[in-house]
Amino acid sequence: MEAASRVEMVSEGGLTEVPSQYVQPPDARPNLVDGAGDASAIPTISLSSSDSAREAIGRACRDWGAFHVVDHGVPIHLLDRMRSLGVSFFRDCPMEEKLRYACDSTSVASEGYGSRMLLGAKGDVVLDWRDYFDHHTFPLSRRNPCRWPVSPPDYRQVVADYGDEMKKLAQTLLGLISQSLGLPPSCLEEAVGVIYQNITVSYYPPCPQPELTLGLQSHSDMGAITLLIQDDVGGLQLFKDAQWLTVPPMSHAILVLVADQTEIITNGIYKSAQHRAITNANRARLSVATFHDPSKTAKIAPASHLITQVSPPCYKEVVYGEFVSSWYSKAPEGKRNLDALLC
Ligand SMILES: O=C(O)CCC(=O)C(=O)O
Repeated sequence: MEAASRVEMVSEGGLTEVPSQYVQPPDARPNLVDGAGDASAIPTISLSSSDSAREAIGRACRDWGAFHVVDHGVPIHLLDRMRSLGVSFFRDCPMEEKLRYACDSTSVASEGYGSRMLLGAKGDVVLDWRDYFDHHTFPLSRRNPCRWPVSPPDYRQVVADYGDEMKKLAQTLLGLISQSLGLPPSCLEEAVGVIYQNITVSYYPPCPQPELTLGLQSHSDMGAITLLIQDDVGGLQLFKDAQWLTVPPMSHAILVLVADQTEIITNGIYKSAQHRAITNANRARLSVATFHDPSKTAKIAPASHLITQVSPPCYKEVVYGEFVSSWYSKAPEGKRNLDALLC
């Protein structure tokens, strides 16, 4: 049953029309005729100097909820190797072998090879044109490399190294984001608590009718901060000023996406980035998203430093685990789960 729902299998064999479960309602379809706007104005920020980065990061979090970082300290060969391992799993590994890593189809966000993100969602959820592999990498008590592909031989080590580097970068960025608001550098990280990190490699096979489908539906990420790399195909779009803009791939840069808990903690001064992935008819696309989230028991609320008589809290406090359950059961539909917490 699981195998039949793999997008890779659905897309094989000269398919000319996408099955109806993948057809988006008209208002959610990408406009491929006029094309999306270009997000090349998205800020690219060098981390070589914290002083100049802080201010630029503050502006980017306010205006975009997203920005590229360069001079980030993560070895470029590690970014390239992570992408190539993803390609090797999805393209070279036989299906029989892939299915040995199938994620638990009865629980959401479980580790392994999957295709349906919204397992628990009620109602008619349109399926994403995407297969993925989710790795649980932090805290270390969740990290069990035996659940990750055994081949190529460096797969497990590279994922572990990549997770370590991304966590360090996420902590640096949470510090700079805090400081950009005049908060102590540890403010956001303390509000998040123990960092839960998942690394999701997404693979979008070519789609015969990209105008009807989405690789990944419109959403903002649930946690604190996401660090994303993509290949050179392109297809990630950001929703800004009421239009979808395509983010240009930059192989050496890392895209930072502000996620929902950061919007809550900053009392809405910084916005989480609403984004989606579109598909195309000719080339498979790959991205690697590294999510940094609070623990399920963490209570998240606007930072007390930001609350005054003239700026009261804009969001109700939420237990992160309840936010996650609601996200998966109601479906993201843009930012509706965050909007539901507005005071
Ligand atoms: O493929 C992409 O560029 C987007 C991935 C993403 O949004 C996600 O994994 O949540």
